[in-house]
Parts: sequence; C-alpha cells; structure tokens
Amino acid sequence: MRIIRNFINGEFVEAPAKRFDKRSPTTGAVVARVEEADFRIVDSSVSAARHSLSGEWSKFTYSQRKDLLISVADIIGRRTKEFVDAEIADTGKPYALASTLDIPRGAANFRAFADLMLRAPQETWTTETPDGRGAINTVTYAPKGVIAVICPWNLPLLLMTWKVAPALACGNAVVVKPSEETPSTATLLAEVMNEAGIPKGVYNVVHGFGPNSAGEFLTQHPDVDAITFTGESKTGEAIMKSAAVGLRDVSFELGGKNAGIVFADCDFDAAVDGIARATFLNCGQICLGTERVYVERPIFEKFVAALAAKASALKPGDPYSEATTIGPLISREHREKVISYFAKAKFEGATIHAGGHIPEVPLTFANGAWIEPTVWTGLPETSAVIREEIFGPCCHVAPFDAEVEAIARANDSRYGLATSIWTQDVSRANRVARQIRVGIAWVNSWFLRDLRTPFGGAGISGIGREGGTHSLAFYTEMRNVCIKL
Ligand code: NAD
Ligand code: 6OD
Repeated sequence: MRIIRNFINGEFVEAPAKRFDKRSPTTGAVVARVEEADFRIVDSSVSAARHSLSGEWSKFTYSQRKDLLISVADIIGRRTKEFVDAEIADTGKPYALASTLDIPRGAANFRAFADLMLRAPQETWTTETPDGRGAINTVTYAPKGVIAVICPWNLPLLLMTWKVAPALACGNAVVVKPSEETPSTATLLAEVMNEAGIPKGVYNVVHGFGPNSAGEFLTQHPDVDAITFTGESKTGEAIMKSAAVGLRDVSFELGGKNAGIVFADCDFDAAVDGIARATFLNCGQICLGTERVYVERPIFEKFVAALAAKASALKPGDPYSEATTIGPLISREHREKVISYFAKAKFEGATIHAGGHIPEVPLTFANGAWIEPTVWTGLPETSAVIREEIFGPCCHVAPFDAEVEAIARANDSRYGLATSIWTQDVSRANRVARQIRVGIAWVNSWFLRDLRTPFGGAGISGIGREGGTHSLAFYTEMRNVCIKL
C-alpha cells in the first residue's frame, strides 16, 4: 500500500501514529494511506518555512528564482506521466482531461509566474517639499513571509501551483495543505522541488482535514503571515475567523453558482458545446462551471434537447480508456450531496431531460462515485437547485424574453464568480458582460484562461484577485521608500 507522508524542510517525515485512507472514486478501493499531521508536525512545517526565509532563499536574485521555477516546470513536464497517474488515482478523472488540463496547467503556472518580480511595476514619484529640495519615492516589493496554501480537490495540482508559483516567485515560503481527498500531486511536487534545487523549508506539505486537523492547525498558527485558500465559501468564513486573530491577510477563491446566458443569435452549435463543457467537464466539479442556464425563448426548446443529447452521450468508465468521457464525483459522500439536489429537483416538479440517477456501471466500478449528467427545466428561481452550489454535472435551463431579464436573473445570486455569454452581437456581449457582477465574464467561450489577467470572485465567491502582476498585491509587502533630498 502506498504511504503518503508530510514533507517538511526538504524531507519526508515518518508519522505513522495517525493515518487515514484515500479511496479511489472510480472503484471505492483504498489506494493510499495518508499520514495525518498533528499540531506538532504543522508547527515544525511553519518553523521550517520561517527559518528558510532568512537562509539562502533570501539571497537568490529575482532571475535566480525565475530559473528555479522554470526548472520546476520542466521537471513536471518530464514527469508528466507520474503526475497524471497520481491525479487519476486521487480523482478518477479521465486520462484525456488530466493530461491536457490539470498537469500541463500545473507546469504552465510555474512558467507564467517565474519572472513575476522582474515584471513588477516600477513607480517613482518626486514630491515637492517646503525647502525646495524635494523627495523621491520608490516602491519596493518584499516577500510577505510564511504563506499557508489551503487547497480543494477538484483540480488539485492546477489550483495548488496557481498559488505556490507566485508565492515562491515573490520570495515567500509556503506550507501547503492539500485536500484530504487529493494528497498525491502536492506530495509528488515535493520531490520535484528537491530535484529542482528549491532550498529546504521553502516548500512544505502537511496532510489532513480541516476542522481540528492540519487545516485548522495551519490557519490558526500565529507564525503564518497570510493565508491563500481555494474552496467552499462556508469554509472561507471559518478560515477568515482564524485569520482575524493576528490580523493575517487572506486571498480567497470560493464557490460559484454561475449563469450561462444564450441569446437566439448565437452560433448554436458552439453555444451548446460551450455550455455542455461548462456544465459537465470534470464531472461538473469546477467552480467556474455553469449550473444555471438562461436561453432566449425562440431557441429554448431546441437548445434543451441538444444539451440533453450531449449529456446522455457522455460515457463513464475506466479513466485510461479513450472511450471514457466523464469521470466519477470525488467521493461517495459528495455524491450523497449531489443526489440530495436530484431529489429536491424531482420533488419540486422539475422536468428531467437527461440523467437524474446513479448510472449502471461495470462491476469493477460498482463502489465508485458515479453519477449521471443531468439537465432540468421547469423549476422556480427560488428552488435550492437554482440558488445553491451543487458542484456536480447538472444544470437547470430556463427561458428568457429580454436582455434586461437575463441580466437580472444572472445577478440574482450571492455568488459572483463567472458567467458565459453566447451571442454574435459584439455590442450586446460587451453591454451584458459589463452588467453581470462577476470576476470573469466569458463571451462565446468558457474557461479560456490568460494567466496574466486578474482572477477571483465577487460577492461570496471570493476576496481579492490573483493572476499576473495582480498577485503582487497579496504575495508581497509593498514598501514605499521616501528619500528626502
Ligand atoms: P472545502 O472548502 O471543503 O475544502 C477546501 C480545503 O479547505 C481542504 O483542504 C479542506 O481540508 C480545508 N478546510 C476545510 N475546513 C477547514 C477549516 N475550518 N480550516 C482550515 N482548512 C479547512 O472545499 P472542497 O470541497 O475541497 O472544494 C470544492 C469547493 O471549492 C467548491 O465550493 C468550489 O466552488 C470551490 N472552488 C473554488 C475555486 C475558485 O477558484 N473560486 C476553485 C476550485 C474550487
Ligand atoms: O484557472 C485558474 O487559474 C483557476 N483558478 C481556476 C479555478 C477553477 C475552479 O475550479
């Protein structure tokens, strides 16, 4: 049995006292035993990170840090197969997805942020003074210190490296707490860090759960300077309470209940493909995914039928088979949550156009967390299915008659992460995009990412923005140096 260990100060530490099982979402079988970090282990990871900040790491120039991060990207590239296998073991996602999205984006994150400090905006201001001599102001960027990186399970390597890469580029040290569901790729990345020559203590990994476990021990640790977190909005509230003690900075990427808006003048096939991708990719477990779709009435029925056909065509199965186009949910526990929304939709009288059940799968997969991709219509906007984040491969589709109505319905949510708008009228696209209260509005696309842009959410979908030089605001302490002449 594979044993997954905590990684502290450049070494894997043995801590067999408390272990938990990691089960495969495809078969339900135990695939690894994970050593859970107690407070003492978390404390030593934070000490190691703190210590590294005054060692050789602090002497690296920006260019040297850049070279190291490029090496990390190169090694992930060279070891892609290992990373893909690890991600599949933890999540069950199809090979085609892990090998084209998760792992390449993990490497791309290091490339995108490697030269962040070399691109930091340079500001100089001359200030008038009564004696006429004046002063010169410059802005410098110092590392923030020890950063806690708390990660979810849906895109494990992608989302973790999206935070670790800028943190290291800015000269910080990190302690990563991957999700208890996906401990493998953060652990594999530890090997890569050593291989690339990242100094000891700069990258640490602790395993465990949230409350009363590694997550809470880390976020409550007084020597952590800042917390970057991706996960549920409710968990964000708990972490914010921990961060309040000692007034630590937070950056939060949280849940979504994203609306797709499809106008009758759209490229119909592209819109159906796009909304299907936004709803079903990664078995619907993407925060940016679309669980509410509003379609202009003239094409409503045709659109629902086409989307339902896409849903029904998805094939669950062996992640390594080319025929497999949808994986399982992350766990049986998460499936219970998703199924509870299926029951609510049925109870409230939804029309089910596709899915709605646990699918028939071969015996080998009978204990996995499989679920049918599902499309509903006919629910009132007050329905829990339309208001709450489900995080499964399902959406409700409703007709609309006017642009203002579509905007109002899209905005009728406490979440505010993303939207995707489908129309061939560029003026309308621009007008609508500007009125939807979200962090990112895609037009005729979805999850098309440029890593230089600000990424984050409005409302309960997040706090702050990361991406490109916007990441400097969180990962550095900006300092104004004022020199009186
Ligand atoms: P989660 O909030 O349950 O857990 C995320 C991480 O937080 C895990 O590592 C968990 O162990 C830890 N944690 C839980 N409670 C904690 C506590 N009290 N203190 C410290 N750590 C704690 O989220 P999840 O189920 O892993 O992921 C799915 C959620 O993440 C969805 O809501 C999804 O929308 C959201 N998400 C958002 C984004 C984004 O960019 N906005 C990206 C991916 C996922
Ligand atoms: O693409 C990204 O940088 C990002 N943070 C994606 C988030 C996906 C949510 O599941």
